[in-house]
Amino acid sequence: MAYETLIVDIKDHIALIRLNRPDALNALNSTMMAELAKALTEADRNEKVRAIVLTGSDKAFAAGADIKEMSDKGFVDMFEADFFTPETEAMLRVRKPIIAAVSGYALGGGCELAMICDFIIASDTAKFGQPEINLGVVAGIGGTQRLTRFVGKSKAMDMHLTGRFMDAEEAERSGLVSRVVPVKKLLDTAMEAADKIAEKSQVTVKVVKEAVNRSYETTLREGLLFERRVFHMLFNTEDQKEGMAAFLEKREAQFRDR
Ligand code: CO8
Repeated sequence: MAYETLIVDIKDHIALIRLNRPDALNALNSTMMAELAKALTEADRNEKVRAIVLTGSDKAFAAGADIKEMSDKGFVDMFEADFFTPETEAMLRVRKPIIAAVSGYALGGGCELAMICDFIIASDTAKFGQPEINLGVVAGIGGTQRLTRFVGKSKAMDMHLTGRFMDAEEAERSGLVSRVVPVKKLLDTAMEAADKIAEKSQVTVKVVKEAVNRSYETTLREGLLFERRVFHMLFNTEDQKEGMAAFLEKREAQFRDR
């Protein structure tokens, strides 16, 4: 289906979703957020798709929520509309892995959107920031919570209070991104990572995503119990039998997602 603010391409088993508002550095407006929630939900439902890559342009992943759309609103407008909440919740319900391929600016809502994804691969030109303080506001779709968990309190406070940007090297050092590659290799690297995931048992992939996400939402003891139970549970799958047999027989596993 055609979108106004996105370009969606299903290549082999990968859904590639590109944010596409170049004139506004991919600022996230209501249309884009609604379309993104729809595209991600559809990719999640599409049996052909085994992993999702979300990207922007070389210059900007997304330079934040659309300031023009928000600037005139009052408290009651924002409160009643609850902007972006249903959309981000829909994104969090996606069970297939979402890789953010970030080049250029990932600011405010753009940084938050990247953090909603399962992991971030950045180009060496990426710049992350939560500059909402310069607009007299605060992050609104998870930045104060997720950035703090990902990079620690000191760096998160620094980013949110000063509004400074973090370059790719610092983002990798701090654990915000999983790898940094030259900008020309960004999309290929993200697609290769998605391809690797697509080769695995999709039952196991979904369990891994759930288990890692648990670590942000529960105590260590509960998280360890969850991990142990899903580990046990996977011994009831054909793919566990196949994966272990393939290792012992020194061959590639042929997973059937069962
Ligand atoms: N919103 C709307 N338009 C934007 C945005 C934005 N966030 N960012 C850039 N643009 C537009 C500019 O207005 C400009 O448009 P025009 O050509 O019509 O004037 C065009 O994109 C190009 O931008 P610049 O000319 O500014 O490009 P530069 O290369 O000089 O600067 C920057 C690039 C540094 C990225 C600069 O554009 C900038 O600082 N942008 C704003 C960054 C920002 O403050 N982001 C945070 C926004 S608030 C937010 O994200 C809150 C999230 C929580 C939402 C919760 C909803 C309820």
